[in-house]
Amino acid sequence: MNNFNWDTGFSVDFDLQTGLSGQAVTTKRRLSQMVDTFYDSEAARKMVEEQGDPLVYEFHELGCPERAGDLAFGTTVLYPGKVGNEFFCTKGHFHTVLETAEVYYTLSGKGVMVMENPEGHTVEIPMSKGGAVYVPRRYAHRTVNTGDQPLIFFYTFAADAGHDYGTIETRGYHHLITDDGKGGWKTEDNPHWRDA
Ligand code: PAN
Ligand code: ZN
Repeated sequence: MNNFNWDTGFSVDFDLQTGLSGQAVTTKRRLSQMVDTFYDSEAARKMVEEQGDPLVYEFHELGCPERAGDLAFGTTVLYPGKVGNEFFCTKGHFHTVLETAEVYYTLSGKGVMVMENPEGHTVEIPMSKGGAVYVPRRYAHRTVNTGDQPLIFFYTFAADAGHDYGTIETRGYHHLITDDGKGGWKTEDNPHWRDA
């Protein structure tokens, strides 16, 4: 555990030079935990068996109390890789309190913030070092690493926002972010998206 005092303040070393092994504990997502996140889930299962279950991403759990007025924050490292033609990404979620926004600030790497609201409006915003992305209220958000280096970003959101992963797990995202074969990325409609 940690000694972060959410009532009197603290600083934390994210220790990005040595991975995320510093003071802050990280939550790790390996491919075996998210095969159905990817369009070609069979290819994902095969990678798990043949490549020793790669680490897709990890992010800090600083233990911010989930109370009004606090700001949860941390750093995510999303590793480079692909399942078939689809780039490694986070699971993505809505906030349980749908009307809560979030800010992401990219520290290194490049990628895309992929967002959609319950009405099906979609937005994709490129991420690169030094850029901040505003994730508006009501939008599910997923990050995608479109480069060949880790995509590392800082995030902060209202601590009582809550996380709804189930909606995305059930319905999927409208869009997939795939390799365009020319060193970049493209958006494709997700044939598995369900209006459930
Ligand atoms: C971020 C994300 C983090 C991991 O802290 O939780 O990048 O992505 P998933 O939560 O989709 O697995 C955030 O948006 N918090 O609200
Ligand atoms: Zn969020």
